[in-house]
Amino acid sequence: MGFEQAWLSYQRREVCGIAENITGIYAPLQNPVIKSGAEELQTAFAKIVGTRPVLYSDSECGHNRGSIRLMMKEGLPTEGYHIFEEKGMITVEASDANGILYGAFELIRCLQLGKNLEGINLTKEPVMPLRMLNHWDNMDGSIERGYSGNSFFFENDEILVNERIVTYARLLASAGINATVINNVNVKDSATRLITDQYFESLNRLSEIFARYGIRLFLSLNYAAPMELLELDSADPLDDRVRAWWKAKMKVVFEAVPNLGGFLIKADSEGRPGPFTYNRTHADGANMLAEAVKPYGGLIIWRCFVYNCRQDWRDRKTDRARSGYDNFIGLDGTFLDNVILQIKNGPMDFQVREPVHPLFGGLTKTNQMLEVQIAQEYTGQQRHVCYLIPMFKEILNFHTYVKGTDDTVQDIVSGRTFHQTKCGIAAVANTGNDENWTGHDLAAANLYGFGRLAYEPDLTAEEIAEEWITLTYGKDEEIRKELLFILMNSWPAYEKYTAPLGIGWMVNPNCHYGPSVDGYEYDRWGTYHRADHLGIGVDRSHNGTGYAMLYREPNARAYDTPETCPEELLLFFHHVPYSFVLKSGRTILQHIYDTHFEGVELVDEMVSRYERLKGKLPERIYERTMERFLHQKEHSREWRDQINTYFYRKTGIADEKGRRIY
Ligand code: GCV
Repeated sequence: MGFEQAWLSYQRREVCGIAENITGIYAPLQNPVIKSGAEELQTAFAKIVGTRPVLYSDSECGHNRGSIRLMMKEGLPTEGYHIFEEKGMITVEASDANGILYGAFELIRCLQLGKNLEGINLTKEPVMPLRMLNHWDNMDGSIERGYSGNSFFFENDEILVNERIVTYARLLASAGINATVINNVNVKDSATRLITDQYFESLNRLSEIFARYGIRLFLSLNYAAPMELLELDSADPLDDRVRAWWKAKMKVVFEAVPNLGGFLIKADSEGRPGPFTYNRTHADGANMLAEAVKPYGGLIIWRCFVYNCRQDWRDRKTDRARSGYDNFIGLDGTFLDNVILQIKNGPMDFQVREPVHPLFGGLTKTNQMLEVQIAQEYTGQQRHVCYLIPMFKEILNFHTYVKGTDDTVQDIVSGRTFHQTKCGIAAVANTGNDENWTGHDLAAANLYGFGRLAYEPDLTAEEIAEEWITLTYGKDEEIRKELLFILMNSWPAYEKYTAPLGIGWMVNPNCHYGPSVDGYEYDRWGTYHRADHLGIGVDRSHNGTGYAMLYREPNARAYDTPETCPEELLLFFHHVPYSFVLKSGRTILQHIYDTHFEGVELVDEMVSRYERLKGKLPERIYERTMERFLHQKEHSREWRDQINTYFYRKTGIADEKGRRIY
């Protein structure tokens, strides 16, 4: 066993009477999504319970003890479901096929978790309308920021359509994910041609597989496609020829791939083309495309990750953190209804700690989506364990004060605050063609967890982790206890032994792996810590770049002074002396020393807890995970020592506790 099916690697489990007695599944099998749900139940029962229920092509079975009935029922919320048991018969009802599919997977989850189905009565509905993955896969098979092998969508400029795609779709659907973008947002070379007839047939086949699992296929689009496909000499969004070109192009694309959901666009960012070339706004660019896809119900998801990546480190006025906000806030209300702005969780770039992006709470008249990253680009690259769901929960629970006092990011991206339906959450994916999908076996918790969180954000990070552990490794108290400890301590540990107090970066340039305190300090990317022998941090208060003032009150006021700023973000917002005293009574410098020693100790504890599982987990899986833990153990020491030594050498002030600093 290598976990080729991840958390769907079913094993025999002890189940209650009702589950054992199921012999038939009744469902309108003519609907391909419902058919998938019914077949999933059949397979799961066969493997988990040991009985293989027969499928019947009708949900009108009257009352039939020992059966499962999947049926459509009007009035339930979109993609939601109701499951109940009555006299030995289980019913899953929903108002759409996706709801039934999710209900079927919920039942399977109950089996895997060993829950009693007798008297089950639960109703669920997804909180986020769009629950999406963004793959950064290139058509040569490589993956930008990919840490689990190569792409399983592309190889040698061809699209792969095979069994792995089916398993992928099953995994996504079982976690509640309903959309995916398969190619990198940096659209170059052959990927620009994905909207030409060269790829339509394969795309269509792919989209049909996805559609059977309730997943809509999206593509990343090259903004300059009319030029790069050598058909026009401009991509000016206000040029009639360009607008006509896109309209004609989209007609052809949607006719050939009718299941397509729309497009994701990275424009005017990190060298990608965009409307700025023509002195046009991002609304001009997005709306041009939105008009072209509108007749087909298509969406344009436009990224707000726009900043100047040719900054001068000497310049203290320009602040990369401000740029997303400054570029988009003035456009609020000018985007067409089928445009969604996709906003990274923080203003920089998926650091281990960042404030929430100020566009959340800033924008009030625009569809918005939250972008997080489960590919652990800056959080250990799936070699270190780092369970990110607790971070995502903090982000979703952040109070923006855009409407009253209770309003959170979750309220905005779920559509509650502004009564929107075109919104949701996307994660930069962490999958590849590694046998276990995610390189590190424990990184699969982020993939599963992301989907579950998007569907049911009120679940706690612990609940999601426990679910994932049991689904993946079976019901065993010791496995549950130790893996839960590891997962729940992994993000705090990583934060402790890497860049301190919200300052971020301090990584090796380009690869973004491993410590290099000054790696980006004199570079062009706008990512500085400004440390000298007296202090550290970036002044983003009203006296500095003014970034803190982009938030609504009372957030702006709190961020604006070091005394009221949340300490975990102190160095993000302020330049302070090393002698600044934190609430713990420790100086900043001592805090840096202490947390770096603590982080490594926590890793040691995680590893020794993992060792207790030897003999309990399948050997191959145990060993390959242990290999990563051993690397993390060593690498966390490298982080600790480089950071501590850097600050010791800058300040000449020794650790109060006399520990070894080089
Ligand atoms: C896909 C960061 C990453 C890039 C990525 C970019 C983005 O800068 O390092 O690899 O490009 O974010 O989100 O567009």
